[in-house]
Amino acid sequence: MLKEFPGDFTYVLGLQELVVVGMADGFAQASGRVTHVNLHTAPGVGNAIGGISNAQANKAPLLITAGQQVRPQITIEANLTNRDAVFAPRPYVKWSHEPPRAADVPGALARAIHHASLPPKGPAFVSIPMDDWGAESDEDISRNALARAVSGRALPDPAALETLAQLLHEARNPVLIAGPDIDASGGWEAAVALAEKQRVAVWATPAPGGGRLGFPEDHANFQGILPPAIGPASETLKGHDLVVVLGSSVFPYYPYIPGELLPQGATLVQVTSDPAEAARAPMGRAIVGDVGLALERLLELLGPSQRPAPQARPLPGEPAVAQPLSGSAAMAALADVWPQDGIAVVETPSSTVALRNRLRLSRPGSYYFSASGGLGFGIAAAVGVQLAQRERPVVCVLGEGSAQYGITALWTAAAYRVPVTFLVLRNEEYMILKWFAELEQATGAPGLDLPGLDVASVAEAYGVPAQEVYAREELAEALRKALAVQDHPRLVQVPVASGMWLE
Ligand SMILES: Cc1ncc(C[n+]2csc(CCOP(=O)(O)OP(=O)(O)O)c2C)c(N)n1
Ligand SMILES: [Mg+2]
Repeated sequence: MLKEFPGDFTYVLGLQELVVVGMADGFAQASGRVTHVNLHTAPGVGNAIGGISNAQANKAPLLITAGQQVRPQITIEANLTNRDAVFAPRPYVKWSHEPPRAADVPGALARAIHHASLPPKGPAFVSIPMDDWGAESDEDISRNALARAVSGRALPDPAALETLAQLLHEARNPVLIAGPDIDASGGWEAAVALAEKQRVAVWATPAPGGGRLGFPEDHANFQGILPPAIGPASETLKGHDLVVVLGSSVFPYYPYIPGELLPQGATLVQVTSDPAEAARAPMGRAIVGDVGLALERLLELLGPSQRPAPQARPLPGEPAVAQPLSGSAAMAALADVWPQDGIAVVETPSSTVALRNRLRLSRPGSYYFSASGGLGFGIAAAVGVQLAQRERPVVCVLGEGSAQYGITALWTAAAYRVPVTFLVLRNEEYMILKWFAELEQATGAPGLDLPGLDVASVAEAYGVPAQEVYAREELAEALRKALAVQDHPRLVQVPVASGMWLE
């Protein structure tokens, strides 16, 4: 594959397959373009599976190829034969294929690219025997494959949208739930316009599924993040007679806290580009189609509403000054220095909600989080996002435990001079798992402490200049300095107190 490598491809080396997929995932989401990832044969695909499952949840359009033994040695299973190449990635990709002939490889790659870029976007996999790269392709097939254009933005059923517009018009107290596909479909401005025109309160879809933001979090209509559990989510929605879910599954729940799926008397309508999301929702109606196009149509169908405008939620107060800092104080320091066009890549479980409440990100394409919660996304995706968005400062906020899964991507950041600012919150534990253990009444669960884990020292070894700071002012200053560096990554580590930080 690397022989006579074409000059119009950018090759980026990652040191382990999980982070290679994470980097491509970040790049694909932040650029909107299909991104090619190449993996080693069976062991490499195995290492990558966590990242491929993240990419599927993130709807990241990836062409994933993997090496394979030469065709004459597959049947005798020479070393590094991928025995059943299409099998391992299958649950996590839209298409998994090993071409029957060498001449079919170009057509298979083209098909995989189209699968990846059609909604719902996601990874597609092609296993390529090594000797195929030197074989002749079929000129006619290749020429035609290159000339194709495939578009997948589908307008939802016009009648269903008219019904939804009517429901919105008649609703006494409707609410919008904003999901990641709003950002991915370019529907950001239309979502804001609809919320304002119709005077509707907006909640973000629960944190794990909210891999991207669907609505500006500093907007007066924005109310916060829906809790990720059945009972609390429907409690939060009490009083609303219409729940309109835009570009999200219904809902990305996490802990099982039973309750009613919807408050009494409420109707739910979901708009999603993903037929599987529509099919598996446990309640409500669903309309399948492009969310951005649906929003534009709803704006045409609906006039301004005379409903009372929603009340803005209060800003969180100043956090207490103590050392170690609380997660909230660390996020307040980050907010102090946050650049207007900053992008947050987030993998900091116990401080994610505090981050969202304090940064109040207000622009599209400003937030990336692994939608399935698989760790190993953060560092890697931040590198990919920064490579795709060279003009915008990228800040990657990490728990020290999470950082371990993607740590080798620090080398790629240093080697390619990718100027991400990494912020590591060091609480010497897997805090969120302690919270979960308590919820599950698993008292005395072992293996939840991380004493002595020093990410700053590890970062230095990968070539990323790093420092540890302690006080809020010192943290803000270190972040300000790191953000000013434009030709190299920097890492700042701060000890934080134990706790789940929600404000
Ligand atoms: C691949 C993978 N393995 C394990 C987990 C389970 N898990 C969720 S959060 C977490 C620990 C996070 O620790 P840290 O980053 O220090 O965050 P804190 O909760 O302390 O803020 C683990 C192990 C996961 N989500 N993904
Ligand atoms: Mg931790």
